[in-house]
Amino acid sequence: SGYNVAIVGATGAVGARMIKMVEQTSLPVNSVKLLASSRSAGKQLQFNGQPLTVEETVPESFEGIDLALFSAGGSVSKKFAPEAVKRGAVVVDNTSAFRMDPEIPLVVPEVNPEALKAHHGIVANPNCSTIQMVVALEPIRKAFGLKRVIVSTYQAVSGAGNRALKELRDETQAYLDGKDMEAHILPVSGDKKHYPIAFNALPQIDVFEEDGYTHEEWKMIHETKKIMLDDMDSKDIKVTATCVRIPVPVAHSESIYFEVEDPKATVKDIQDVLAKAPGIVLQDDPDHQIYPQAHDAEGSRDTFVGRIRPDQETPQAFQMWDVSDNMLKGAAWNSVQIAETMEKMGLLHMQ
Ligand code: A2P
Ligand code: 11C
Repeated sequence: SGYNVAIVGATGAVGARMIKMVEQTSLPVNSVKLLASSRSAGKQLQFNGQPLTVEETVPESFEGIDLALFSAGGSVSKKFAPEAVKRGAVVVDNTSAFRMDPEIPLVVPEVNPEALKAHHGIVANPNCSTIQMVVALEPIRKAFGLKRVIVSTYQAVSGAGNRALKELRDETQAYLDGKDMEAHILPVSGDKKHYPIAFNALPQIDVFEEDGYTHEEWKMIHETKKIMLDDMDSKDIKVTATCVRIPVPVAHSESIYFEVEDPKATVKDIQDVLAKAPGIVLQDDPDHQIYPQAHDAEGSRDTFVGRIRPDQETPQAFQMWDVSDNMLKGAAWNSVQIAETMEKMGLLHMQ
């Protein structure tokens, strides 16, 4: 016996990693259903070396499903997640559809697993850039208190999906061939203008809000507060963000400035806390040029942290560099880890 699992968006960039994470999960799995749009119905994918046929997502797809992992866009989640819950499934949703709903837990298992207890069928998986940041900030908050965060991101193209990855490859090829680069997707599919990402850095991820911040920046600010301030005794944390897309295929990097409450905290103290923290690998040895790199983080579930150093002019302030695979900890792994955590807490059931 085991869980009947559905993956919605199985043909997408995150979906491919969800399949891998379900292959490797510690959960007992009885069956796996791969769902996408009618466009991919009939397509063959592999699960544990066996061919599996992709099916169109319809409400009845969720009959008998215990766990449904969604990563097919917000509108698909809004339409089908309630259908899955109605049929008895727990939904882990990797879109922004329900994240800020006060009734729905927004969970990073290393940070706020207790929030899972309040679920009503749907659990939201945060945005990738938020997840890897809070994994590193939470142990610091617990040990030293946290007053303020200023983050600048260097985000991978895979965050914008498979079509954006193809655009990066095509533009790179065109540039190397001495041809004009053509941009049709980035910075944001459907926005008025498009710019090349190859050999470039684009300070726009998602659409602009009225206050001049992009929606990705808004997510980093507000999701961070929802996840980290779940803990009732924690004080407010000031957060501001600048999100930038760079021509890296996989793994987001972040420069994080933070101010702690404890006036005695040192770099060594922070390194010690992070070295022991779950989900983190400390790579911090400047003498030997050891620091996290996107290229090395690809394919790993961990979050890599290094370059921890004090702000020389502001007391209680530090900087660090934080790197993680945006498709794994940022999406597919965090979703499956939520399900594994729910099972350990007795919150996941076989029908
Ligand atoms: P499909 O391949 O049938 O279009 P990515 O983020 O890499 O672009 O992937 C998006 C995923 O969401 C794909 O698996 C895609 O399936 C799926 N998807 C898009 N629209 C729908 C829909 N209306 N119903 C179900 N799945 C959808
Ligand atoms: C990006 N962070 O890198 C986005 C992708 O809210 O789940 C993830 C969007 C989300 O473009």
